[in-house]
Amino acid sequence: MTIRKRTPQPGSFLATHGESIIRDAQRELKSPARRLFGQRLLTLGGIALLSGCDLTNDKAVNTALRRISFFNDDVQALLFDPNKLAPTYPESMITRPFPFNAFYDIDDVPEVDAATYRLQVGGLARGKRVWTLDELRALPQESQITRHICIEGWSAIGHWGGVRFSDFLRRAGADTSARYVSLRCADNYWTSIDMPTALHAQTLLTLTYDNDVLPPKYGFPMKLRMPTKLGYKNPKHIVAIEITNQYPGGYWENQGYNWFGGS
Ligand SMILES: Nc1nc2c(c(=O)[nH]1)N[C@H]1C(S)=C(S)[C@@H](COP(=O)(O)O)O[C@H]1N2
Ligand SMILES: [Mo]
Repeated sequence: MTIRKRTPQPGSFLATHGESIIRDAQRELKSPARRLFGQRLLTLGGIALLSGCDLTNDKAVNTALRRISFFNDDVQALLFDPNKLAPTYPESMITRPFPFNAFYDIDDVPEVDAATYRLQVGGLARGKRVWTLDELRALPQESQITRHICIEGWSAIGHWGGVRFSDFLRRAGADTSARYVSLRCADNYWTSIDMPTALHAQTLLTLTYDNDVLPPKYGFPMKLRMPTKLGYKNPKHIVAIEITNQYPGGYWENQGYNWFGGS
């Protein structure tokens, strides 16, 4: 597996998504609750407010995205409103083809065998056990069309389906008073999230992309999709979930990316 150097690609970002990002920002600004120092500053709209930029050029957007890292995790957690939903979009706005990204090239995407796949749940959970893909598919499913924002400077709208993560955690007997959920992947990637985000209504244990089985490049057999978090907090090919009070860090987080990484 080759480690690719990550280079930001600011040029394509606004050209493709500028208009709808600005529309999101305007929607945010219209909400009185979200005026300066409202509950949830760290949406793109909120970032626009904070940074005083109108997100009309690439430099402004990238500066805005970087502002996220100026907040420490505790401040972000305080500002995060677990009941506030990220914007959703009509089917006509789905980005096709949806981009692939990982810390390696597309040729190195891990091949996970559906028949032998097991999702392991451990740590502070009564139901410490493994789940098969069929068991996950048998749980109640829902879907969402949301925007994925990568810190490298691009965003894209995609369509994901699967099990509400809060529902899964309840069925798995997770101690939802614990601080963290750690997520380990088949490609040795890992990340971790705060419990309020794990329980957020749009946090989805994703099994499908655009109504089809999640393809390998987007994380087969399972990724955790969180429209309230940046791309690197959305792990693909998850094989183990651990509920814990010990700070688990993450692949990019341990190299300096902001841990909270979201709104
Ligand atoms: N297992 C795993 N998950 C991962 C990554 C990775 O390298 N490995 N990269 C993250 C980053 S930085 C991004 S932007 C998204 C890209 O997801 P996509 O390929 O579905 O667009 O996956 C995230 N989850
Ligand atoms: Mo990313």
